[in-house]
Amino acid sequence: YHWDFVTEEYQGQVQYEYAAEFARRMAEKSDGRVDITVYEFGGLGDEVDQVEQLQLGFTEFGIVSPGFTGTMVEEAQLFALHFLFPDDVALTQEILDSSEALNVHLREKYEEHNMTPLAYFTEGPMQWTSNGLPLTTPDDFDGFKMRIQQSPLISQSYEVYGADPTPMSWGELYTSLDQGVVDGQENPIFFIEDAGFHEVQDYMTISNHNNYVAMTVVNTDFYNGLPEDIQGMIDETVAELRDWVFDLQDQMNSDLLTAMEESEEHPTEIYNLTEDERQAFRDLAMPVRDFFRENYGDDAGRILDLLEEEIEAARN
Ligand code: 6CS
Repeated sequence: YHWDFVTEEYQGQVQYEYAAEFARRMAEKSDGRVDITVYEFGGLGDEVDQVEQLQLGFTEFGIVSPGFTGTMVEEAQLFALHFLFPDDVALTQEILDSSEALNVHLREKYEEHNMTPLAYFTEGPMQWTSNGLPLTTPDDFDGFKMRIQQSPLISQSYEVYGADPTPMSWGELYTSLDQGVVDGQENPIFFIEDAGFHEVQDYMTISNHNNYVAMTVVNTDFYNGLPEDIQGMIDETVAELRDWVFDLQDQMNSDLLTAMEESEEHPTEIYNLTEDERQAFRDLAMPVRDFFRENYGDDAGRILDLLEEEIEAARN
């Protein structure tokens, strides 16, 4: 078997390393019968192109960020909701692993588009970066040109703060920040440092307003057509990589935070939001859940209701 695995990141970054490890383990388990080529970001177009290729079966596997399927699988935009998952990242990962809302119902929504999410994993809590001032109150977002992924609900989530959201591929983000096409962006710490956004941004605000969730996706027709033993090997490898990728992102987020704190060449001021400051954002973010329910259909509402119940149960 010769398969392709496309990712939205470069070598050394979480998604690529996940795919490379997946390929290694599959080759080993299958005694070399399975040979997977892993692609870095950009090799096969931008993030949205990659989703299309995966749907069409030109590539068999991909790591996909739900933000890039925002107009296709509207229900999956629930990942854009701020302050939905617990602040505890390990607990968030447990919910991502066990949630019926995500692993059964949202999975079915993706399968209508010929994509099967086999796993959801966090790449870490997201933080804001900016020029001019740290983002400490919703007022700081007034007219702020915020780069976002192509999802109407991510856009709505920043409009309620007063920002002016601009969707773009991350491939254009460094230059856009540098040239002032946009004023800031959100990402996990490892990615901010590794992509060099801190070189062109003065501030990083530790907001932990959301988790960056990525999905391990397989083309549905392809997956369903595989012999059972090979399918089993895939499922087993996906299961093994849950803890593996959790530890990887945890390590990278912590190492690259230290690197940013200690960098003399690119001093970035790091501002920690207080709980009161976070509350001001949470107050504005909560009604976005109603917006989601009102705009994306009954099934979307039911999936969010169930997920909220699961989160509530996990917190207790
Ligand atoms: O900001 C983005 O769009 C990119 N961020 C991460 C953490 N991975 C890939 C994605 O395209």
